[in-house]
Amino acid sequence: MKTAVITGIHGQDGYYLAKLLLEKEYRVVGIQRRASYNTGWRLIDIPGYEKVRAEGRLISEAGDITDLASISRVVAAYKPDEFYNLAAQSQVWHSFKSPLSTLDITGMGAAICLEAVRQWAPQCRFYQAGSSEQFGNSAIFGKDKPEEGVVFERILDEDSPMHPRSPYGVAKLTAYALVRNYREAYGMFAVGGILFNHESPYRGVEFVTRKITHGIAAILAGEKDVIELGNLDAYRDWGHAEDYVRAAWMMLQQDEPRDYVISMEQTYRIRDFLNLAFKFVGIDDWSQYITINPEFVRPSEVDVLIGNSTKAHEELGWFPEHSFEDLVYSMIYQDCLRKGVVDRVKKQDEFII
Ligand code: NDP
Ligand code: GDR
Repeated sequence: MKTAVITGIHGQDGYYLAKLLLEKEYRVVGIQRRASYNTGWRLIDIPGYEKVRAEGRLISEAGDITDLASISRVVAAYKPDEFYNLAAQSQVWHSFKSPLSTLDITGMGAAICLEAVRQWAPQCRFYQAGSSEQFGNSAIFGKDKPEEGVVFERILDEDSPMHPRSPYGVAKLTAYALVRNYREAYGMFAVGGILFNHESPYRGVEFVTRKITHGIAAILAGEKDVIELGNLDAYRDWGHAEDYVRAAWMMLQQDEPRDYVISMEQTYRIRDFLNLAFKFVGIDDWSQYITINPEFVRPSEVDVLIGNSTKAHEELGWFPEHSFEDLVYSMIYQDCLRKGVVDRVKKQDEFII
């Protein structure tokens, strides 16, 4: 039985990755930092959760990626076959408010994980969760921007320039560079996935997609009147987290360690997401439900993200199974279900929930 260590197992991707690895008969060791509240609400939805816990196939270990002693202790004890560093202060907006702790966790934390693996399990394969935020504003619009659809001069692949526009992006770029360095210096099987935005019904409510679907469900349930948002004109290349963690696993099954861009190769504005989410509950004009709060506008924004995943298609054989419409439908459906207003969602059997 293979053993995998996952940091950040209580986050969105931690849930989907643990589920995937348990289906593949791995023993999964999740590292979780201490919190004053219960952060394990996602994991208990893993099918057969109690059973895999009782069998010792899903194990929780206390630890913090800013603490080398704690990560080393876990790596030395389990000698894992694979290590997935998903832990991060992952909120871009928050990284402007708290830049130093973001650099510490999201940047230095990766160095600590790499070093623990190098010292205690050098044969272990290492995955670092990298981000399209590393690119900053490197995607370039075409000169002629048509009314419908958008033409690009540059969409983002593994060789595109990386000029991050947030402390979070800087921290992720640091981690990405460290992974390459450990690969070159020590011959470690260490890879960086450069993952574009990926969402799901398990997304944190502070990210814009879930803020929207959770907010719409709350409005329909009579709990609130409006959703406060920031910039509605940024473009994001949104996919489904379940597809993206599968790509991470695939990267560690290759003969050669390489970095890959994982994206849907399509881009939409926040207002396009709003249009679709409201449409699924029968509302065409959402203007009365949205207000703009400048507090949510960032000091420097990444205006447009769109990826080119040709390398992942050709070398990994990775392709997404969920469309953008599946993603939005599943998020609004699950949030309305949670709030007891699922009857307001238009029934559309063609989408994966
Ligand atoms: P989440 O924010 O949902 O999860 C991050 C997890 O990291 C949380 O469980 C958090 O713990 C944990 N964590 C934070 N700080 C520490 C620490 N010091 N020590 C140990 N654990 C810590 O993120 P996602 O699941 O969405 O993303 C997973 C990874 O992928 C992150 O690194 C993110 O930056 C990256 N990424 C995500 C993308 C996306 O669109 N989702 C796109 C590109 C990259 P707690 O539960 O206690 O808060
Ligand atoms: P992002 O995701 O910053 O791309 O990082 P987020 O959902 O936070 O923002 C996406 C876009 O929406 C705009 N926006 C708002 N964002 C938030 N959070 N809240 C709002 O009220 C709001 N209004 C408008 C933002 O300005 C931005 O343009 C995500 C994270 O998962 C990172 O960890 C990951 O690395 C990147 O995706 C790829």
